[in-house]
Amino acid sequence: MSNVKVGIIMGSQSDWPTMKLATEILDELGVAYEARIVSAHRTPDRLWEYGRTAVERGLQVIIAGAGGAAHLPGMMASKTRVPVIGVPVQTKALSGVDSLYSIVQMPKGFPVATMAIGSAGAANAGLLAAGIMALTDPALAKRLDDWRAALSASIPDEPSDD
Ligand code: RP5
Repeated sequence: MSNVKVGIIMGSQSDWPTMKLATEILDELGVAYEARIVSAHRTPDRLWEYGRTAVERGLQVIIAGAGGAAHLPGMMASKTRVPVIGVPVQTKALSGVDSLYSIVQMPKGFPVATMAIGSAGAANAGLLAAGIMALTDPALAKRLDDWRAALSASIPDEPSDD
């Protein structure tokens, strides 16, 4: 079993600029992860194998990003009990509403924790994964508390014209 507990998967290379934002948060917080291209439609066998081995490989959270007919997060949730955080990638044709609807409306029994569309959703997926990991890692919990406090402290009391 490796010490990588967070898996980040995405349907296409074209999702990487968005999904990279989740990795940047995890880098900042010192959380180890792996990143893979796993497509529900183009590499279904890879999807199945990733889901089949997720528990035995020690993964504790999977962040799954996809756009358009975004079936990857839901299919992964159907294959493993490892919690899946879904990121709807913004699309050109429908602005990511297609991705959001594809990910969020899971049938009872197979949940996907669905984030916002696009960059905020990807960053928040990293933060949510870190929060889950922090439940059993006090040093990470401290780093996450400090990260959150720094963000709050950076918000000015008043608006300015600058
Ligand atoms: C989805 O189709 C991927 O997640 C991606 O967001 C979208 C478009 O993929 P490409 O045609 O850019 O490879 O499977």
